[in-house]
Amino acid sequence: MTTAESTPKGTVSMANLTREEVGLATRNHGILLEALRYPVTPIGMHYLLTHYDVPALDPAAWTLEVGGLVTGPARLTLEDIMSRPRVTQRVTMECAGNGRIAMSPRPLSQPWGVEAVGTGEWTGTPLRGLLEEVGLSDDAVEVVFTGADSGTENGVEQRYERSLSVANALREEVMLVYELNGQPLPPQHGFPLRLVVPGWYGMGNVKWLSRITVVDEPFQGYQQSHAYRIRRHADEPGIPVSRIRPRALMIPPGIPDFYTRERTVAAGPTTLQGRAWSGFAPVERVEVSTDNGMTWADAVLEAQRDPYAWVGWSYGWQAQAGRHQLCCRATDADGNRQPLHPEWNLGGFECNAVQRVVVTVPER
Ligand SMILES: Nc1nc2c(c(=O)[nH]1)N[C@H]1C(S)=C(S)[C@@H](COP(=O)(O)O)O[C@H]1N2
Ligand SMILES: [Mo]
Repeated sequence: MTTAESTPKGTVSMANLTREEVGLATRNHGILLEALRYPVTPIGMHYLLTHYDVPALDPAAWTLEVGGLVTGPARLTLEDIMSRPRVTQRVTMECAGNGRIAMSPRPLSQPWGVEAVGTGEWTGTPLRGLLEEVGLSDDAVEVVFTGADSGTENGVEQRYERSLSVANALREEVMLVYELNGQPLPPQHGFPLRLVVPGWYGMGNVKWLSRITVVDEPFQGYQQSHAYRIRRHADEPGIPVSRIRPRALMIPPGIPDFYTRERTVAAGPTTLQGRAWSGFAPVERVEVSTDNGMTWADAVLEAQRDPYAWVGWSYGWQAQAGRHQLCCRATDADGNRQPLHPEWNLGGFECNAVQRVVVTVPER
């Protein structure tokens, strides 16, 4: 046999990637970059990030408890939730750790390249209506969302929990979701119910929701006050991770090498294509560089159809013989632009440095 798979390139020491990182990477997969061609990511191709185990939940027995500082605590069945006002939103979700593998030294966690992103057509009911119905007390400060999954992290046993300020929880786009792309939520994406917070990094989109609790002080849970903070030293409180920084990704052109993923592109005119998004403001500009970031030219953007979903872009390139580093970068209407190189932080979050795709164009 002469397939690439049966002719490995020799062996390599794992010093540069730990066994644990590889274990996480096989559990939590990214999108296939060629799947950026779909405006809505097919189920199964959406990226996945699960801290602990996917819990086994029986939809008939499952309920959502809404309590804490509310005038009328409630316990809702899935039927109750599905009979509430129904909305569908196309939302791009990205893990806050996307791009982490480019950081040096590399924070030990899920070793994402640039693939921790996907766009779903999420259907559910606005959170706001439910919160108004149960009635928030005057002293309400935050709303805590508790998942049914549990595990340990740095020795701390916990349920997966995140909070939102009351103001953010009441934003009209925040929703309780029970369908993805017209199907019941798949188990791995939070069946039977999850939170979706459009524009925010993935960690706030609590899956397997079991409880909503209104509290009168900032939530101190692990995922809120320890993880998902931008800091350079372990002893600083840091800045909480929230909205998604702009990023553009390219569908790698041409054909890949099995092992290196380096690309071969035929000489001549070719269209580079991809998608770009930002959780702060609409994407205003995507630029492409075919010389590793030395010079840039504007790509053509599709019209933005949904405020929280990525937009398509394209760029005509005259591929000439040689080896090229293709890059793309997004700028949003707030003036946020992707950096050329990673900005290091302890957790490896918000690393939106530009993507680089190496291609070789053979002589004709
Ligand atoms: N209950 C629960 N919710 C969770 C998580 C989790 O581990 N448990 N992971 C979070 C993180 S870090 C991300 S990036 C997104 C990933 O959502 P997805 O797996 O549906 O793509 O879910 C978030 N919600
Ligand atoms: Mo994440």
